[in-house]
Amino acid sequence: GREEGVDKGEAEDFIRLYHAENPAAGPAKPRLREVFAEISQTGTYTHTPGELAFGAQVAWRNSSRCIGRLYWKSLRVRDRRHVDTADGVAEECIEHLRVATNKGKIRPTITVFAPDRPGQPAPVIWNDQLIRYAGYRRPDGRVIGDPANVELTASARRLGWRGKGTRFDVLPLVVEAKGVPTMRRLPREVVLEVFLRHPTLPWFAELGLRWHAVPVISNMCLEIGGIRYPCAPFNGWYMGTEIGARNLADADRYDQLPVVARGMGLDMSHDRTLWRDQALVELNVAVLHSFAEDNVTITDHHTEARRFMTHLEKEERNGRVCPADWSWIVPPLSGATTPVFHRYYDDVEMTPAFTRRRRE
Ligand code: HEM
Ligand code: NRG
Repeated sequence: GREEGVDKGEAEDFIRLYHAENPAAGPAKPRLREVFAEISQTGTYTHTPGELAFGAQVAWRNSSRCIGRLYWKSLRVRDRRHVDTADGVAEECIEHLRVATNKGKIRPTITVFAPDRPGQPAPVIWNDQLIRYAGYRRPDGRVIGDPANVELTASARRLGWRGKGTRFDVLPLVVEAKGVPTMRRLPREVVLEVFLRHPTLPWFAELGLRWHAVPVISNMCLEIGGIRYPCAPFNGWYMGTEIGARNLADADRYDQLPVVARGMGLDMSHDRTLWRDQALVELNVAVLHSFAEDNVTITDHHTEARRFMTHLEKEERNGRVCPADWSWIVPPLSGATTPVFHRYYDDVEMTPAFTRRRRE
């Protein structure tokens, strides 16, 4: 937790932004006087529910690595600032999964827990996302499951968790409050998963690949007007390439391109046969096809890139800079076939923002 109080300049910038974009909230002046007085007395201040919701939405709008920002205004904000215990956080995370998943019709949602206060650190979630697959390192160095989660898996096991040992064991939540980590299993019914199959390759389903429906990022800090909310898990829906071109394809993740290429009977004797590229396309077809057939919200990179261009135009029309990071916005598959490839962007830091939480 931060020992120093909230910076009055940061608070002022945010309150002015809120009133400028929300004329119905009236003039900023009286609210600013209130905020300054509270900071002088307590070292921090309390956002109104309106300020919190707007702050979270603008943090999304300012996320320069996110291609999905067209719908930033539709983010649902669950105000759970009164929750600061490990059990309370775990319980509300489970409810977040339930309402955000919505049986497949995914709702972009954020749950905001207690902020850092002077001398009173906020709870934190150790999982990078609420749903993560275990990674078990074997004695020969190879990993069963997701190599990205080997460390978290080891932490969960130290806290007494035992997984089945499959490639897709859902890890428990680990929530730390007042310095004490607590483990909590996710009920099966809040973890919607999609089993992958391919529209024309019948053997594909036998590979036993799957992925969870909802990405809920839980390791970033929401910063609004000088206040830090280190525990504020949020989700949208997946773009297919995140699963098909990275999670299942990267050599240091599930590394499935050789497996898919073998199934397709491709000539893998040289790089120049482009067997990886051909396998990559079919893996991505399988992801999009399976989610769509199961009525789970997902988007493809062509559609999402077009939407992002619309978002850029809209932001410009509203007289705002839209910060963007080319290396994250361009999809990891067929980059130059999408419009977002063919231009450059301003990447300026703006607040409110989602920032990377420093590792303890
Ligand atoms: C990053 C898509 C919703 C905040 C990304 C990335 C994609 C994406 C493809 C890059 C991820 C990567 O390469 O690993 C989408 C889509 C959404 C959505 C399709 C559907 C609605 C949201 C929401 C928020 C958000 C609701 C926050 C309220 C972010 C942030 C990053 C990001 C902060 C950067 C993460 C990091 O630095 O690791 N998004 N997003 N996105 N998105 Fe979105
Ligand atoms: N690539 C990560 C998720 C990062 C954020 N992506 C989103 N966010 N779609 C993965 O799990 O593959 N979101 O809030 O929807």
